Amino acid sequence: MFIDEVRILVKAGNGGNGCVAFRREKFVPRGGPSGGDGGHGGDVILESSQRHNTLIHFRYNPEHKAERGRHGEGSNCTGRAGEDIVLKVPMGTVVYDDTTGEMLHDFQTPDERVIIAKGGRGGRGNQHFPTPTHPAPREAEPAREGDELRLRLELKLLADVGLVGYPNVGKSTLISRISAAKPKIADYPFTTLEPNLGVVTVGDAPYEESFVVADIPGLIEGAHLGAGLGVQFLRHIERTGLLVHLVDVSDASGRTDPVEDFKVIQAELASFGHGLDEKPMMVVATKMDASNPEKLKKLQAMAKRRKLAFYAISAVTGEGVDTLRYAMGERVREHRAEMHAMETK
Ligand SMILES: Nc1nc2c(ncn2[C@@H]2O[C@H](COP(=O)(O)OP(=O)(O)OP(=O)(O)O)[C@@H](O)[C@H]2O)c(=O)[nH]1
Ligand SMILES: [Mg+2]
Repeated sequence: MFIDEVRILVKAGNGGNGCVAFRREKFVPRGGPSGGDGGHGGDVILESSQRHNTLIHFRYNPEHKAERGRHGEGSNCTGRAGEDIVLKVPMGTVVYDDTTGEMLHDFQTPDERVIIAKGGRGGRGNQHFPTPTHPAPREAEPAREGDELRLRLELKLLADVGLVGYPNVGKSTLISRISAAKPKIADYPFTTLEPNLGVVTVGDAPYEESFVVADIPGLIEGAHLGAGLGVQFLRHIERTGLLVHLVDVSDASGRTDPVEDFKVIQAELASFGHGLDEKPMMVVATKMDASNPEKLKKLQAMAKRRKLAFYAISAVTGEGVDTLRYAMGERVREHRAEMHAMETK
């Protein structure tokens, strides 16, 4: 199952109370205050991990509490601090305060650690409070409570390439051809209900490289208004460096004009915003084994006019699939190099 959003409750540990105590020693009449401090409560920490790629482990486990600090004790003993807890999240997780909607953190790199809920401070014991006029204070500080937060975790898949297009154009078939992903494929629209990720490898060991392709549910006109499955899944391809726009050039689509198909999807991408319609894009004519030559020609001419790279494939015969795979790999490599150059600047 693909879990891309969970709500959890996190509660940091309360601090321990400060203690009120007085020294009681043989031969020391009326010893001074000796109440120790309470320990601090444990923090709740979120950490990004490369070993996790979903949020499923939170689904059955929505509450996470860190340990409380122990109360201070006599003889100036500080209470033990509560243990922190560390919750692992996949890279690409964005954390929101579910009560206010505020974005708290966006995990972009592995092994980032963020204290998301701070443990309560321990109260100070009465050892800190004597003054010349008040040498035997009977007051100690109470503990502070640990933060308690309702969080919404949202996973944006960190795919390199996003497949977009109308339903039924062959997006899932393509990802099943070029990666080990086994999505559902069927001859009706909206077969894909949740994004599928596939890892695609190019080149031979030891020079092989891999990248992640996201197959998302198909779009239709008005998707940005909620038609079909809507545009909710587009956020998974917001961070890709390349969109591959699949257009069916057979007559199976039931639509007459592939250029119109292209424009409709393009307009949905633009309505979604986040620069999706400005990303590098390849146009791919699909179902070449059953292509309508007129449609193919028209689509190809459009790609040329718009200076978009154009490929034609058949997932059935395999025609053009390798060429496309390598072209994607090439473009991903360029994109990674650009990102790297920006980071090291
Ligand atoms: N003839 C032919 N049929 C294809 C080709 N690729 C996919 N199909 C068929 O087209 C239909 C839809 O394929 P999918 O891969 O499920 O399409 P999709 O774009 O993922 O569809 P949604 O998930 O609904 O958006 C299936 O019946 C496939 O077998 C192809 O190259 N040639
Ligand atoms: Mg599909």
